[in-house]
Amino acid sequence: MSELGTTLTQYIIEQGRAQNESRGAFTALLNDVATACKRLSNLVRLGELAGVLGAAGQENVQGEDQKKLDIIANEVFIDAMQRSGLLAGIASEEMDEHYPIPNRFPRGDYLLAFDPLDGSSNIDVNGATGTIFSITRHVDSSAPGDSDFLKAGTEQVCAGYCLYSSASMLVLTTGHGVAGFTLDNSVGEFILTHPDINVPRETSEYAINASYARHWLAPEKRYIEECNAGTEGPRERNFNMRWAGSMVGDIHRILCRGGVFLYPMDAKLQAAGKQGKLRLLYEANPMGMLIEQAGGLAHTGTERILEIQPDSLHQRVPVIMGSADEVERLIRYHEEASA
Ligand code: FDP
Repeated sequence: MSELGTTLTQYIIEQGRAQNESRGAFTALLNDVATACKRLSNLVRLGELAGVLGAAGQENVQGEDQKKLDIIANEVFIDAMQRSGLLAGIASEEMDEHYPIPNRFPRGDYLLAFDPLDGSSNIDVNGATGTIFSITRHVDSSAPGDSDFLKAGTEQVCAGYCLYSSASMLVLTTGHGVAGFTLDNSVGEFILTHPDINVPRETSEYAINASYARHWLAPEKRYIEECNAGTEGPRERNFNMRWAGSMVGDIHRILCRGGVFLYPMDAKLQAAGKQGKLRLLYEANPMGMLIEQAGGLAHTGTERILEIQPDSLHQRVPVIMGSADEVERLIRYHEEASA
């Protein structure tokens, strides 16, 4: 008999059993996430055939050009998530304020923050994109406000992403390691294919947008120069560079084979009065939890990302995450630069 493998639902139930936790509501919540990701995976896969490519001709709350698919992805996700009665509110990269669950649906105990389609610049060129999500608890029985979403990353009960690439993959953590599921389109199920994802401590691969080299601050400049010096430099080995142009694509590669991802503070961001490029609540925190749960580290250079107390929904932070040896080295370079 040919076996289908473990589905996402079976995995969540079995994990709950192993942890002695009742996972009913949570299983249903993750099923809704999976349904939304399957719908998005289909749209992304059809590309131009679905008429979803190109610019929408408007900007999001952060002044970035929106693609049609950014807006559609936001609507698809909200539509799939709002009906269950399990969420108390939703915050999205594409919406200025949080989205309250409409009165016609029951309100639940969880808050969802998400980036509907990360790596938008890859949409029109058929490159890797993804949806990133973070789930926290809403302990209060009243309707949440924006401030209820402002929780440190350590309070996430679940985090993950769905990568839309040559295969669509859902990768998630509920605080007990990281597992990856590949979408089997023939049965419409995410099947467990990567049961225990670990980021190796050591790596010889880094990911950074090198076109910003002239803006880098001393710690990153030193780090990349030393990597690029190869066998003749202080690292005494050659390094490889990869930049997918989408955080989901880069973090997925790092979860698969190690590496370090940098979107650090630089002089250009400083001059523009920005605290970083990537968003804390729905990019850095969920990716940080995944990386830490897989044995890596997630830092800004001066603080652990998951311990940052957010002050706004769309707060930005510098990001350095991945293989522990390299992140520790970068933290040390930051300490030495400020000594
Ligand atoms: P995008 O703006 O295309 O959605 O958060 C956004 C992000 O992509 C990340 O996915 C990606 O790593 C980064 O920005 C790319 O930024 P640069 O264009 O500055 O390289």
